[in-house]
Amino acid sequence: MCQNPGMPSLPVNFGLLPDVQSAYATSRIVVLPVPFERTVSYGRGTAGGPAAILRASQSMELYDEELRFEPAGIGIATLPPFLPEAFDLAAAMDELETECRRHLEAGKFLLTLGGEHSLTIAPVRAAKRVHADIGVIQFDAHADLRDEFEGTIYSHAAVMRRVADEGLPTLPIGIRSLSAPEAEFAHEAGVPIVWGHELAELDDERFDRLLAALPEKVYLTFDIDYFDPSLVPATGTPEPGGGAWYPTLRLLSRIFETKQVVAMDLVELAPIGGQPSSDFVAAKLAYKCLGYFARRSLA
Ligand SMILES: [Mn+2]
Repeated sequence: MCQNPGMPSLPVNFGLLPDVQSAYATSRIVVLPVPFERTVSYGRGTAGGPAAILRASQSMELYDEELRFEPAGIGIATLPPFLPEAFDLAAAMDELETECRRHLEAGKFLLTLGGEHSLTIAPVRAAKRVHADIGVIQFDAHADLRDEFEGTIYSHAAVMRRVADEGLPTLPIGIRSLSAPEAEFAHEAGVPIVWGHELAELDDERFDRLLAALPEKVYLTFDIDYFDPSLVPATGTPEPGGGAWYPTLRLLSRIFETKQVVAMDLVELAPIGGQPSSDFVAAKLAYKCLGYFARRSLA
């Protein structure tokens, strides 16, 4: 941020938007950067995710050639980065939940940029408090269904178990890495997993049935490691065999078309210096989702 009072400051917001498209009061969408990183297991660097996504978003075209309009027109406000102060993870998640809830109660569509996946429980709880009956759709390589991991129940590897603890139905998509106890839990709880190896053959009929089984309102959590590492190498725990770009957009388009998505997050980007393509995939993915959201709210 430019702090020199004599110089006009460059906007640091998502999409490099002018004030008229990024003021909080008039924006339908709010972007909350959360560079939170405490429980990562392998590669580090997710704390740099939000800044890298914002930077890449400033070099994107704002016209969407598929949707044939500029989604930024509905207003995208970018908040200053939020980091919980508490050392205790439960207290930290409470802080983040309060922050998320404020924006949901103001009627905003909240896009949280991570940071590590553990943070997802906070906006999910906030969305549950505000909207009551919600489902959670998860794009991810990992099931994240451990009861606890490395001594904490707030680990990134346990985040979807915490979501399950909230009594919320989930739809995990692209999963290809989990432990035997997680597989057992998923089976017993009847979690309808779309496995990574099923992505290529996932037809509209099956996908519509899976969506129909969820409540009308959904929260979307997108772990960038859902994608194949050939497309997104910049993530802490990459797994081969993930999603490809256009088929994934088809799924997202269908979700935003048939469900009321109330909020979403995009997590686990761990930028690699000198190799910005993953940052651009993440920024474009976020903007595609905002576009699908805008299409529905303008219809
Ligand atoms: Mn994850």
